[in-house]
Amino acid sequence: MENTPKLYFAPLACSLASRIALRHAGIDATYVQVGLRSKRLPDGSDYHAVNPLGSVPALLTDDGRLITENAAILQHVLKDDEHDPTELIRWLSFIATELHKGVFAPLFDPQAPEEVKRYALQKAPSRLAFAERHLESRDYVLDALSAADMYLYTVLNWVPATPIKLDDYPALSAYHKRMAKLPAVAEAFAIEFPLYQADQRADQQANQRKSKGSPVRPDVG
Ligand SMILES: N[C@@H](CCC(=O)N[C@@H](CS)C(=O)NCC(=O)O)C(=O)O
Repeated sequence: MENTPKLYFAPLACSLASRIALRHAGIDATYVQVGLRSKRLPDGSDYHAVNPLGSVPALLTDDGRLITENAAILQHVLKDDEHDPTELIRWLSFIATELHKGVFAPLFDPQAPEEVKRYALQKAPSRLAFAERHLESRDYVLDALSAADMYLYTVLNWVPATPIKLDDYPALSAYHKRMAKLPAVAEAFAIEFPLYQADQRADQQANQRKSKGSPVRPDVG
């Protein structure tokens, strides 16, 4: 598949949204798994040579352009030109900054001090309540399925690995369940979940080998 786009991803990380977008758009792609802690690719090479920031997703397009940043990849793949561009960027920005980076990233970062995690967690209710109110009267973030839904679904997947209770947000919880049933979402999740579980098992084994290893955490955020 030389001339297909290549998505650099980590299982169930924010790159899941980009995988969902590619599947939804019916685009054949190759998927390259990145070890987010080791920053290694399956061939042993250093992922920093692809994305100097070492984060996923990154999309190498079929004409050789490298796109980083989930929101940009989602836009590139989906075009999404039936949506109000201001509303779309507003929601993508909200999900990326207020939810992904503002709340979840510190919770999953082993380097983040407890105080930083507490600070992030304390922001969660206002951010989630904002999304909850918006989704009380809508099926999707915008008038129809968009990149914002693929990203929001992906971020909400991380809730069970945190002290946040999605049941406290019934509209968001129902939205998450609805999204999970969409074919592109269900297929993408079914591919990545076993890869995520394999990573978790490898982490557990590594922790057991180090007698006082650090607790297992999702390699996301
Ligand atoms: N600004 C980037 C952030 C992407 C990001 O934080 N990805 C996480 C996975 S969800 C990651 O790669 N974390 C590991 C790292 O940054 O070293 C984007 O929006 O795409």
